[in-house]
Order: sequence, then structure tokens, then C-alpha cells
Amino acid sequence: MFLGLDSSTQSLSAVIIDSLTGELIADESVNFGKELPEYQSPSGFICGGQNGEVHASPLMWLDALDLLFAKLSGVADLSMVQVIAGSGQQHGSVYLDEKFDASVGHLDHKRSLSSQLSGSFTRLTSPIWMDTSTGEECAEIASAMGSDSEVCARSGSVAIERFTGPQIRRFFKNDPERYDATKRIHLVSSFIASVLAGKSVPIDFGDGAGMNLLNLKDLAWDADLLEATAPDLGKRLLPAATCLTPAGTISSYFSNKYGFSSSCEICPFTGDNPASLVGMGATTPGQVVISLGTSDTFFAAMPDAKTDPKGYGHVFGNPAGGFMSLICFRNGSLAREALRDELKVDWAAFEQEPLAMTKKSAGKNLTLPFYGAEITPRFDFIEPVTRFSEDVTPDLRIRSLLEGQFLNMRLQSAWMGVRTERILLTGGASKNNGIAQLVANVFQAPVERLEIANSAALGAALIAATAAGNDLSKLQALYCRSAADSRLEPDASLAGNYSTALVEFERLIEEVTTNSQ
Ligand code: XUL
Repeated sequence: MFLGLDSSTQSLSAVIIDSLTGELIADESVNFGKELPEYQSPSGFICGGQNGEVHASPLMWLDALDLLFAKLSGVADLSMVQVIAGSGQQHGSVYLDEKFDASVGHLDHKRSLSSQLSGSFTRLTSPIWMDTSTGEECAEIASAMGSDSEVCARSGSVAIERFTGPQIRRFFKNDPERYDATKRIHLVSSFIASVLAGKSVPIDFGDGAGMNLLNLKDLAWDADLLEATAPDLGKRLLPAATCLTPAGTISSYFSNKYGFSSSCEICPFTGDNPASLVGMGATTPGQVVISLGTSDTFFAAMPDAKTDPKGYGHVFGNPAGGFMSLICFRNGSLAREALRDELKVDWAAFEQEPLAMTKKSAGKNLTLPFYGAEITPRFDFIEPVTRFSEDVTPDLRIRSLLEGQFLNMRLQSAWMGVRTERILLTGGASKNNGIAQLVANVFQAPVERLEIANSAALGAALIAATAAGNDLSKLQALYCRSAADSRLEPDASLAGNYSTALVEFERLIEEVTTNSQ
């Protein structure tokens, strides 16, 4: 049996699989806001942060770990778990003193994790990926490196607010004494893995690439980026490693308390996006995941470490080898809902039948679909820009907005140079067949929806099984199946319309950007 954990923004989840039978043995989670109300973090982070700060309590993550294992031991025989792998929300950082490594190796199973480790944090709360307080530090890192494109060429991303390097720099600047007392810095992922292993476990390549510190060429910490970020930072990080090679066995705290075998191995944990890539069965180039949420996300495997020349996209490590891209579009459901409300319609108006009625207008009317500031591309407009070639009607506006969203995705992901063979659509709006068909048509690739919801925790369980010698592609064939009747083929007759629209869409972005300068 193999256990995958995912410590996300709002919850800690676990999936246990039996790789021999293809069974899902357990699927449990702890919701931070609901089950640990004492941390006053209803959405997983501490409310009311100032100046863009968004922090969470690492003690909450520890309590959640105890709570989750207590639940799991009630539904599964944890002594059968051979390997544990995991993932964490990316970019968040945990700051620990010199006592941490010793304390975490000698935990008393009769007490809680949080009560024994609470004295080891030099920064009591952890900045997470939603933190936007580090604009100044990003500019300083880019300037010390010569330019943002240099930071991007080395680390896979321009210096960006939510990434770990800028978070560390801000801590060093604001609280140099506590930075000095910090002997170990972990990501959320490597922190949880370390607690499980009873010793500091390396950061993995997948998650490490989200720090603005890892050089993608040799997958080692980049000396210049370290120096541009904070003094003696390299001493505070272990060398990065692959999540596929276990870093040790489980600490006696967990075997005594929850019944794990003392030979159960712990892999370095990865980021939630790399783990989702595995859990969605999308680790080979050509498979693309599009997640339709409040923001939309596009991610896909890449064989080489190419970077986005415009600096919008990010590059992380792919747990199966090679790399992956991640591109975030802030105006996802945000824009779809804004238009729905403005037109006073419901989601039925975005469905297959009404959209089919306007098929002859496919690609003919352009919309830059930004109702709030956008990050890909960077736009401050708060109203969509439109270029209609026919009378504007509500149904044409819906078609044109959706086309604009997916043309933008196609355009902004072209730097990867990977042909889209299959799109795995996930997130709330993915259930809408009209939207799904439009994605298939714009990308001219089939769209499928998977059965699984918890793709990061499942991905982690598949990583654990792979680390034990199982074949990842066979595991993915077993666990990452598409939901029955979820596949939609692209309408090939529209290929030309969308190739032309793509060129015009790019021209419109350039025109609007030039005019606003
Ligand atoms: C990716 C990102 C988020 C977090 C939380 O860059 O910031 O997706 O990983 O899920």
C-alpha cells in the first residue's frame, strides 16, 4: 500500500492506494478552517494580513497531520503502507532554528506534534503563495541579477511576489536577527516530509523550482540567486533532490502512535502542481491540464527547460523527469461570472446547444476577456476590450468571451513548443459541455474530464508507488481514467477560423498595449 498526502491551502488530504489491485483504500482529509477553528483561519490562512501579507500557521499544519493520521488509522491498516510521498501548496516557507533537526528526531508519541515543535520556529507564521507583499524584494533581486529575464532564464520564472526567494528576502530585511537565528528553511512540502522522517528532508526539484533560487540547468541552488536573496542562504537549504528516491524511514513518533511499520519510507515531497500533473496522468509532453477555477490554470509537461520569453509562465520540475509549465490566468470564472451577471443569464446560456447556434461566428468577434487586472498578459484594464465584426448580441458576447479566454491560453502557452494532443479539463466549469467543446475547438484537440477530484494527493500516492519500483505509466492507466462519456472531439471545420483568430487576437493585445503606453 502507498500513501499520498497533500497539504493544500485549505486542507490536508490523504489517499491510500493498493497498486496490486488498483483499489483506492482510503481518501480522507482535514479541513483547516472547519476542523481547527482555534487557528482562526477559515480559508486556511490568517485573516487581516497587512500590506499584502498572507500567512498561515505551521502549527495548524502539524495539528492537521495528527488529526488526519488519527482518522486514517481508523479506516486502514497503516502497518501495510510501504512508502509515503506527498505534496504541498507551492512557494510557502517555514523558518526553523538550530534545535529543529534534533527535536523532530526525538518526538514523544504521547504528546502532540505541535506542542513539541512550537519552540523551533524563528518565524511564527509562514508566508504562503497568496502573499503579495514582496514587490520591492522582487525588484531588488532582479536588479542584483541584472534583469528579470536573467532570473527567469536561470530559475524558470521572473522574480515574482508569491515565490519563496522574495519571501525569504523580506524576512531577512524586516527581521535580520530572526533570520540570523534561522538555521533551516523549508517549503511547506519539505517541512511536512521532515516531520514524518524525523529529520530534515530535501526540497524536491518540482517544488524547488518555485522559489526563484533553483538553477534549472543543473537542478542545484544558484549561487548568484542565493546571494541576491539573502546572506548565507545556501547554508539554510539542503541540496535539492528527486521526489522518487526515499530520503529515510518514518520516525518512531508515527509508528508508535498510528501503527506504521518502522520500515515505511518517506520520499521528499513535491509541490501540489507537479503532484497534480502525476495524478491527472499528464506527465508526458502533449498532455495538457486546464483547470477552470476562480483563476484558470494551464499546465503541461515539457521535455526541456524552456522558459517563457515574456516572463508570464513558470517552469517547475516534472516528478516523472523533465519539466512542466504552469501559467495562471487571473480572469477565469471571475470573467465568466461577470458576463453571466451582466447579461442576467444562467450557466445554461454557456452550454453546448446555445453555443452551437452561433457556430458560424466562430473566431470572428474578438474579446480581450479581462474584467479585473490580468497577469497573463499583464493588463490593468478592468473592462473587456472587444472588436466585433457583426452586431453585438448576448449570445455572441458569450461565445466571444470564452473564445478570448482560450485563444489567450493558446497564445500564452505557445512558447513551450509542445503540440497539444489531449486536454484534461478540471475545476468547476469543466463540467459544462459548452465550455469544454469550445476549449476543444480553439485548441483543436480532444478534451477529457477525469473521474478523480483529489489529483494532488492521488499523484503523491502514485509517486510513492513509483519510488517502490512500480511503473508510473501503468499506475496512471489504472488510476487516472477519464469519466465515462466525458470525451469531446474538436470540430475540425473550425481549425482555420481559430488560426486566423489567434493572429488577430495577438495583434489586438499589441494594439491595446501600445495605445495605453
Ligand atoms: C502555483 C501557485 C498555486 C499554489 C497553491 O504557482 O501559486 O497553484 O501551488 O495551490
